[in-house]
Amino acid sequence: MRTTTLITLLAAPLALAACDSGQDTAEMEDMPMAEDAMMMDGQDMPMTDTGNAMQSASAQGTVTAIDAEAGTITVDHGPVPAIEWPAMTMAFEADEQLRSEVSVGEGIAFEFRTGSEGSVITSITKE
Ligand SMILES: [Cu+2]
Repeated sequence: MRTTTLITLLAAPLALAACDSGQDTAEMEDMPMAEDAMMMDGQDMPMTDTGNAMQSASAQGTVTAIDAEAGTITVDHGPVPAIEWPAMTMAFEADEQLRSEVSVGEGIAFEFRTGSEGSVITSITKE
């Protein structure tokens, strides 16, 4: 019985020590993460590991469709070097106000945000 008590008493400080070393490990794991974040700046692929980070960019294109139900404007847009996009036709989310400002076949310059959640037009300028 006494032996059990002794072990319990000894185990308490050991558990505390284990907690301390656990914290040390966590701190060490932060270091490579910081390096990864720095490397991300120079990387080619914005879609990789950016989480919910959004990037802003501007582009020019032609409106090919407006979908009120989906809340999108589809744009045949030119290349967007800032975020390494080729020219393509794609749907952007756009609020009702923006959707009402454009019509199919119209040339537009627009600003948008893009990230893992999709791409959202934030402003439109007619060409
Ligand atoms: Cu696109």
